[in-house]
Amino acid sequence: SAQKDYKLWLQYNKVEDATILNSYRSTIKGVHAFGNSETIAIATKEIEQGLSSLLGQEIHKINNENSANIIVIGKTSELSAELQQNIQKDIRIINNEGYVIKTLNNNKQVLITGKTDVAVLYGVFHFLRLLQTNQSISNLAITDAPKINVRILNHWDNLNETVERGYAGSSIWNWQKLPDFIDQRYIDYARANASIGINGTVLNNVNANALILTPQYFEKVTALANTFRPYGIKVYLTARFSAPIEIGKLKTADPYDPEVQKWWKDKTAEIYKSIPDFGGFLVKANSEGQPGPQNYGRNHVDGANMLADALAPFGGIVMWRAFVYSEHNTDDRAKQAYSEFVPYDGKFRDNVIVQVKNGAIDFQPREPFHPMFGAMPKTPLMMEFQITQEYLGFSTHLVFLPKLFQEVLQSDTYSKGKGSTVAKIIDGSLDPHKLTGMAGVANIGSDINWCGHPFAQANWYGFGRLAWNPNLDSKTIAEEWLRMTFSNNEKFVQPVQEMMIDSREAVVNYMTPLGLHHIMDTGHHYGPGPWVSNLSRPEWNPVYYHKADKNGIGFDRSSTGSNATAQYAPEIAKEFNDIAKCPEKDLLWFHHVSWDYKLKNGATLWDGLAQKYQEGVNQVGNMQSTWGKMKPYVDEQRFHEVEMLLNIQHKEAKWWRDACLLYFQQFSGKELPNGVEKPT
Ligand code: GCW
Repeated sequence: SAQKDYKLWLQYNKVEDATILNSYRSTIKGVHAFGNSETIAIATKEIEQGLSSLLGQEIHKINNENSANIIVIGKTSELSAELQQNIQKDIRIINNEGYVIKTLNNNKQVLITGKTDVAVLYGVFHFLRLLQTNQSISNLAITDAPKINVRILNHWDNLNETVERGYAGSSIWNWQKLPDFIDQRYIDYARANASIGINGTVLNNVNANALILTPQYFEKVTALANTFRPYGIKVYLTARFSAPIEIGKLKTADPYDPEVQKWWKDKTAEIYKSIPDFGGFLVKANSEGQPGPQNYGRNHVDGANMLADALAPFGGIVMWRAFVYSEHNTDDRAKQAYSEFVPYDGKFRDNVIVQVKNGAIDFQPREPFHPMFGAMPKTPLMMEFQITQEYLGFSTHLVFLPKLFQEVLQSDTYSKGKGSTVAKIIDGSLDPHKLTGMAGVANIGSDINWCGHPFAQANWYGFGRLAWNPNLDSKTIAEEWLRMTFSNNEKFVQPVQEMMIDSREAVVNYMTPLGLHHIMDTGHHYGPGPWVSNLSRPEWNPVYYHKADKNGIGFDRSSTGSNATAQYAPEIAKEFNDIAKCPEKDLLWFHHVSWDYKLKNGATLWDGLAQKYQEGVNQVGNMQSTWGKMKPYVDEQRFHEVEMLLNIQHKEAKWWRDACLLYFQQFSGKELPNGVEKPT
C-alpha cells in the first residue's frame, strides 16, 4: 500500500457497487483512437488501463470506429467526417484546451474530443473521473474548458536538492543524473498534473541561482521539457536579475544598458533553440535581498519590460512578482506592494503578468484578499497561492487549503461594483485580459507519498481544479478527491469531507483566530512564537503584528492607524475601517481592540479569543474521532499514518492554545473563561 500513497488520486480502484459496475461494463466494450501523436498514445494508454482497472476486465483497442459501445477519442480535425459533423457546434465554442464528451446516438458511442491533442487528454481524465466518482455515464453532453490560461506550479527547488519551505523530502529534480537519466517520477508527475489541467511548471526557486541559465543546466532543463511536453506542460525558469554579471561577466545588470539587454536577448534565444515552447521567466526582484532593477535606480516596469522584450519574439511571458516590502520603508508592510505597484498600472508590456500573493502579508492561515486585486485594471494580475504549508503546520497538520483558496477567490473587491470577485479579476473576465494565470507554490517532494501528508495531496489536486475553474466549490473538490483517492462508500465520504472542510477553520482557530497573523516562531515558522521581538527587521517579529499591550491587541490598519483599509474599494474600505462592521474573522488584522470589547456573541474580546483557541483544539479532537471511525474503509497504512499525524496535530493545537493564551494573558491580566482548559 506504499504504492497507494504514491498513486495519488489516480487509484482506479475497481468499482464496488455492482449496479454501477454493470452499467459501466455494458456501456464500454473498447476504445478507438484517432491520431498517432505521443499525446494521443498517452491518452489511449490512460483510458485503456484506467478503464480496465475500474471495470475489472480488460478494455482493448477496437479498430472499427463504427463498433457499438466504444469510447472514441481524438483531436476533432482527425476524426472521421461523420463524427466531425456530430460535434461541430459543440467544438466551436471552446478554447484550445477545452473538450467535449458526448454520447452519440448512432451506436451508443462516447466521443471525447477537442481542438488539440492535449485537450483530448484532459477530456480522457475527466471521463475517468466520472467513473472514479461513480457518476452516470449515459447521455453525456459535457463541454468544459479552462477559465485561466497559465495554470502553473512554482517549485521553490534549489539546485542542491533542497527545497525552500519544502516538507516532503528533497527536490524531485535530480540535476546530477539529468539529462540522460529520466526518473519515472518525472513522468508520473506530468501525468498527475495533466489529470488536473496544470499546464506549466517553474522548476526552480524564486530565490534564484543564475547557474540554471547556463548551458550545462539547459541540457537538463531540455530533458525535462521533452518529458513534460506530451502532457501539455510547459517549462519556465526563474531569472536572477543579476545573472548578466554572475554568469555573463558584465559589469552591470542595469536594464537600461544595451549590453545587458542584448545579453538577455541572446540568453533567451539560446533557451528557445533547444526548448521551442519554453514558457518564460518568473522573477522575484528587489524583494528580501534579491537583486533587481532598483539596484540601478530603475523600477519594476523597466526590469519586467526588458525581459518581456527578450521573450516576445518567441511567445514567452514574464511573471513578475509583487511580493515586495523594504527594510528602508517604515510604512505598514501590508501596504507596501500596493503602494509600489499600483502607480505602474498599464505600463507593463503585453506579455508581462504581475504575480500577487493572495494576501498582503505572507500566506497566513487567514488574510483578507490582497488590495492589489481590483486596483490595477490595466494590468493582468495572476494569483499566487502557497500549496506547501509554510505557516500552516508544514506537512504535519491536516488542512484542506481549497477552502482557503475559495474564500479568497470569492472575495468581492467591488472594483467595478458588487460582484467584482477576485476570481473574475484573475480569469480576465472583469477587465478583459488575454493573459491570465494562477500559480501554486508546490508541496511536492521525494517522499513516497509526494506531499508528506496523505491529505496534503488534496491541496495539490484542489489547486489544479481551481486553476482550471476558480469558481468551483471546495466541497465538490474534497468529495471528488476522497472518492478517487480512498473510497466511494458514503459512510466514508460524507464525514471525511466534512472533516476536510472544517480543517481550515480549525487551524485558524488554534493558531491565529480573529484576524491575528504572523505570530509563528520565526525563521522556520512552525509552532507559536508571539513573544519573539529580537530580529533585526521589525516586520520579521511577531510582536509587530499582534501589538498586544495592556489596552488590547491587534494591528490598527484603520484610518486612525496605518490606513491600509484605504487601499480597498470604498465599499469595503468602509466596512473594514469600522470596528463595528469589520468581519470578526478579520478584526485584529484591521483594529487594535480593547480586551473588554464586546464581540457579537456578547463575550469580551479576551474571553472570545480564548474560546476560539479552545474551539480549534476541540475541532482537531473531532477530526481525530471522525478519522478513528474510518478504519473499515481505508488501507491499514494510510489509516495509521493519518491517525498518527492527527495525534501530533492535536498535541500541537494545545501547544498553540496554551502558549498564546499564557503570553497574551500577561497583557490582558484576565482569567481564562469557563470551558477553556487551563494549561498544565
Ligand atoms: O513566504 C516567504 C518565505 C520565503 C520565500 C518568500 C517569497 C522564496 O518565508 O522563504 O522565499 O516568502 O515568497 O519570496
